[in-house]
Amino acid sequence: MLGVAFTTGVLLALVGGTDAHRCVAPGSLVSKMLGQLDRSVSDTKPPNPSVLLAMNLAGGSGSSANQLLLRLIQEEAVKKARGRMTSGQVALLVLALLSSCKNPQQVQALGQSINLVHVLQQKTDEEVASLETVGVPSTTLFSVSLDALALCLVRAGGYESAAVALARQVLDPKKTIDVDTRAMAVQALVCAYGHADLQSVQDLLWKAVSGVTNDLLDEQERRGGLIGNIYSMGVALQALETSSKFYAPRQWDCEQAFDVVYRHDYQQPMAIAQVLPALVDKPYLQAASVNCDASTTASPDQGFSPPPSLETTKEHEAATIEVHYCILNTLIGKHFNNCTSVEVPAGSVLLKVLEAAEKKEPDTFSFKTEETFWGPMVVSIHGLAANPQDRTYWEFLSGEDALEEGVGTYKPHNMEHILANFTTY
Ligand code: B12
Repeated sequence: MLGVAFTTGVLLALVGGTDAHRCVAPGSLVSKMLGQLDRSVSDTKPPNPSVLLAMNLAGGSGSSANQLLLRLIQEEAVKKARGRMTSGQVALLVLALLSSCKNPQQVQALGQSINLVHVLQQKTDEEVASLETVGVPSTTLFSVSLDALALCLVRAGGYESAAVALARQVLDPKKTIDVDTRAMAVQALVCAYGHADLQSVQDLLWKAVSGVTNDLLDEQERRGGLIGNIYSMGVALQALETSSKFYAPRQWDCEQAFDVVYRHDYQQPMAIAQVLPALVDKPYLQAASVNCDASTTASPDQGFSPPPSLETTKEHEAATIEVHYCILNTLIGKHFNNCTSVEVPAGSVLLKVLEAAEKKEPDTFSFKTEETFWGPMVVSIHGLAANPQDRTYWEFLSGEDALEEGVGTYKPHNMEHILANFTTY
């Protein structure tokens, strides 16, 4: 009896290093999300590599939407990767193609061919050079994490210096780095750790990953399962799924964190694309290990509906709501601080408020947006444009709190005070 118990104990301990606490979402939720991703694909919209990556990781590579998206992404790669695309955007293309079992070093489409890995190496080198000289990347640390992860998965040179630079950033006590970015860094660092030869590099990577993951676990414990905000959960869960040996012997209560995700009804394809891989326990780190022959087609929605949550909006009593809207620049050039009140139909997204304000006082509240995979991003207000080189942007707040969604999805309530503040990141 003792022998059996001992053997079982040893087996559990052996397995425990990596597999102690696996959580996987119900199949009905996975099918529902795969269906949402399928329906987001269209040949009239820019193809989203995060969507292809998530579909493939979740076993949805057999659908016609998946095949269409793969073709559009290959075309996008040959047309745009060398030019304006940021390093992180190229990294997402590489990850998406790897997850479709395509060779990113030889992408062929439209009669052209491109070595995406080579392009990514060049763009990553620029990011690392910027980090080393001015202490910030040319784009974002989130992008650099994607870069290091993609290069590491294809074992291409350049990932180690990116990973080392990332590790130094996350360990720097003077830097405040958001949860999403630190979580994304974890997967890159875990990959690099697995291939690091130098003890000093291994020690640095270990310290960074165990520091970040313990912080994520502390936050989950403090906040009843929530890590960052509801849209950070996808990358946070992916990080914790890949790093159990870095926080051992501490255990992760994955059920508690998954429950937080189950209570939210994700609608944006981009949000689903980050959370779905975590829900099937197939983080981005596994992008190069997808079995492309064993795909299941997304079956039509099987009726998963999230449990009723506090986020469900109440029936609006009034047909219109009044929203107070201010724009503030105390950062550069001629400072300004203008406010107005506008009425919009109840249930409108914030974009409608900005449009109503512009219509009322075009000289003051004019604005511009740019389409991104998260929806429209406000890039200019009152003639003052955000500039990635200066790291300036228009931040949106409700009262004192930064909004957790953009103007295309956030729905203000009656008498809410919205502030657009020109600031830096
Ligand atoms: C870095 C970052 C930013 C940077 C982008 C800087 C830059 N030039 O790249 C800055 C600080 C400007 C930013 C701003 C905002 N962000 Co932001 N951002 C991120 C982060 C951490 C990484 C994005 C990234 O680098 N991706 C990798 C690259 C390769 O992909 P990409 O498609 O090229 O990235 C572009 C978009 O992501 C876009 N972008 C970044 N954030 C947002 C937010 C919205 C609403 C939109 C439409 C676009 C957008 O900027 C990138 C460059 O063009 C993500 C985290 C995540 N989980 O994805 C949050 C994230 C996307 N941001 C978020 C939010 C809420 C915002 C703000 C609305 C915050 C606020 N209160 O003002 C604002 C946007 C306001 C506006 N003007 O419209 C949410 C979006 C959630 C949602 N459901 O919509 C995320 C998921 C963070 C979170 N967990 O809350 N962000």
